[in-house]
Amino acid sequence: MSQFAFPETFLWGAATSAHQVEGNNIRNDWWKWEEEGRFSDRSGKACDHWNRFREDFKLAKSLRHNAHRFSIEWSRIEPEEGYFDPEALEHYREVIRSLKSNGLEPVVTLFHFTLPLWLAREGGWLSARAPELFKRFTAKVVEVLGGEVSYWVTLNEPVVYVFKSYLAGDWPPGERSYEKAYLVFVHLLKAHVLAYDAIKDSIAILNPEKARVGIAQHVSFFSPCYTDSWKDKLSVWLRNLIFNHLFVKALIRGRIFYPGIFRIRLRRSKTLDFIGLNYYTRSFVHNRGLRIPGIYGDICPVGHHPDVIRRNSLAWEIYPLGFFQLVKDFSRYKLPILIAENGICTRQDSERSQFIVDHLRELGRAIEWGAPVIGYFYWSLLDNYEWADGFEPRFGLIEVNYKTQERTIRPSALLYAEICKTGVLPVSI
Ligand code: IFM
Repeated sequence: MSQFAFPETFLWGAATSAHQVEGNNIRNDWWKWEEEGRFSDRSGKACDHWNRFREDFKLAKSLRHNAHRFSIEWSRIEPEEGYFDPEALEHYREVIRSLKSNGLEPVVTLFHFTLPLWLAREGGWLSARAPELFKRFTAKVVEVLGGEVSYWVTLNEPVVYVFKSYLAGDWPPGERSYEKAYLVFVHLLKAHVLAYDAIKDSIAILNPEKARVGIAQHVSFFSPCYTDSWKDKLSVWLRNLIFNHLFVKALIRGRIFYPGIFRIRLRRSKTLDFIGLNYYTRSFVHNRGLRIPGIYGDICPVGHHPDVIRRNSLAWEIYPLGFFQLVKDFSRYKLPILIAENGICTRQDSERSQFIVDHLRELGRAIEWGAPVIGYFYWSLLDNYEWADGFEPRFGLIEVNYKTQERTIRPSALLYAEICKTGVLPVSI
């Protein structure tokens, strides 16, 4: 039997986000929380990628990547309301030039968890103006960079953001309110639709062939805590709907109506040209009753579940089979799928090699089955600032020494490079 080969046109690369790698993003809401001492680590200079992006892209090229996903920091582009900093715009223009000169296709994310302080002070995504303000920021970015960029990710993990920032209260602005979470969910949907139109309108002039717009949706594979419990299965169904599918469905259909839970109507439907998926783990769900919030269930700690064999350094279960199932599941929308993130934090690099091969094997199986997957981005190119978990988790293909900013290519990066080059997985590792 011949070995599976990924398509020749496949996008191979790694992903980063501005606040996690650039350093000194001093004008956003996350930095403010860092200043207030809400997290044990502060991002500080992070990986100093703001100054070292050329060197980092050369490394990515040497690792045979042909694409790179990164985010543009809104608070740098628009440090004060309505003022667009020409130097920051020029910086990102240079970033894209550098990517292109290294043969890396840019995939640009416009919102990756951080907001300019001026907007955060106005209520952030709770503000009724936020979707229009996001559209204006997007239009500006596209006016300057649009001719060179074919792949746009408007929002990174909108549902994770709503959960962490407006339900769990762990991230700025630290809210814990169902009403606010719902409002932000709706504003993010509206923001995407407006940004989609802004991108398409500008690019119709600049580069008509080429504007593909999507979101990066975090997906988790949900399993019942107790397989014989119908209540746990009900909560799994609900979590899968709300956490994995609802945002995507709303954008495709332009409306969502679930009695008593969601009633959403958008300006229009079909505003996704591709679906970005970020996959890391499986979660076990345990039902806590038939009303809200118990019906959503609790996440049982993986350590207590007998099925869990492998975990990353943040104790998330490593479950490649869930990747296969979710990619197949999302094929139902009949849109191209881009794996916008998939990765492991570990200090044992051999675990990273195993993780990559195991997940790509499952992805290959999904493609053979018929899933329309167009690319894969490992998270992350570099070790970086892992939000509330600080610098301890090591996700990078490239190790970063935060004292000297020295970069060291890990063996797993070389293994991945060989896959990027050949499109074929090693028989054994
Ligand atoms: O580091 C994050 C990233 O910002 C969003 N997706 C998940 C990654 C790992 O937690």
